[in-house]
Amino acid sequence: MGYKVAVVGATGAVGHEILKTLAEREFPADEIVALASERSAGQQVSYGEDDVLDVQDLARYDFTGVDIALFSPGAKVSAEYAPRAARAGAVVIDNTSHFRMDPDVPLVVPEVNPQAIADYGKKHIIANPNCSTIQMVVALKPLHELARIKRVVVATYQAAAGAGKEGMDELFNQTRAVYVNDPMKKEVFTKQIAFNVIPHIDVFMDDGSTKEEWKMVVETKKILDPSIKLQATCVRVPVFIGHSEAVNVEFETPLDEVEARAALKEAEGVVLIDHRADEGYVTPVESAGEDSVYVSRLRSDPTVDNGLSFWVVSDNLRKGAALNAVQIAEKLASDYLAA
Ligand code: A2P
Ligand code: 11C
Repeated sequence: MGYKVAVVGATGAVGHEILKTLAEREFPADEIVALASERSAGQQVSYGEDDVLDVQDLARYDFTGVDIALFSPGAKVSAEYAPRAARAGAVVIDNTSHFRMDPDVPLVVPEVNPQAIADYGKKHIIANPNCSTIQMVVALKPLHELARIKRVVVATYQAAAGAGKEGMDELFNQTRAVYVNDPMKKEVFTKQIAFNVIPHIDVFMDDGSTKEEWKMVVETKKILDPSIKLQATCVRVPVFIGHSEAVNVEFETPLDEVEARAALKEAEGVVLIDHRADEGYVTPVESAGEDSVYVSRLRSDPTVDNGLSFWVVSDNLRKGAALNAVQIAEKLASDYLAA
């Protein structure tokens, strides 16, 4: 028997990727329902190579009979509609930030803490972490198992796609405006993104960090280990798809490069591409459309005890969002719903 699956936010950047991923991975679905706002009702979205789905209005949709609902319509919309879908009996896998820190909602990266899915029944909601957290914890997990991480310092280089389709459009339109000398329109990002970088993602917090930085701290603790200390600086860069991160890690005990390399080579979801030569590392452009978390530039940091630095890149719409959500759905289906 297959599942009835709803994709909420089906016309958006992540929703599009979720539909593509479900089809590519042949998720055992009998029926897929595409939902978005009233504005998109009646439009069509593709599902796999051959199928198209009619988009329905989320506000009018009755979730009764839906087994799994994959949500990516923005935090406010999820806050209202995810509990509604859960009450109707669906298990919600939510991509937004709204439920992540709720103690009754598991926050899951299948390569890192798949066991947390077991708690899905508390609210019938499972949260998908923030893209910048996901790719980092996938790379940190095998290292943490070897030498316990004490502290992480990370700087991110985040693609415009993190701000959805509108973010990518703004990067494109501003780049074009520079070349044709048109006026520069700024609606999504707080400063010009074309030919620039912006050290500000999401709103400012009281301590001077941004909410994107705070998310990396608290989500890493919830997924991997509450004792890990983390300092993040999150930066938007003029890249369409693919987040990059420069990560510096301090371990409790010595961990040499050779051991770290061996662990990363074996780790699920990680591809280590690290040749100390031209092109011997991965950049975000190469990660776009790919499923893996790529680690490069691994080297020891002699300025602290037991320090290592590396570069990690992944497609923020795939492993950072859609793929992680679909992997959760696969595990939920095979280990919990199938019986
Ligand atoms: P719509 O296209 O109808 O606005 P992105 O993050 O790429 O901007 O995509 C956001 C997704 O969330 C889109 O599919 C968008 O649908 C959907 N969405 C936004 N607001 C609502 C809402 N109020 N109800 C349902 N879906 C919404
Ligand atoms: C960005 N990480 O790159 C954000 C997008 O908490 O789900 C995802 C925001 C979130 O802008």
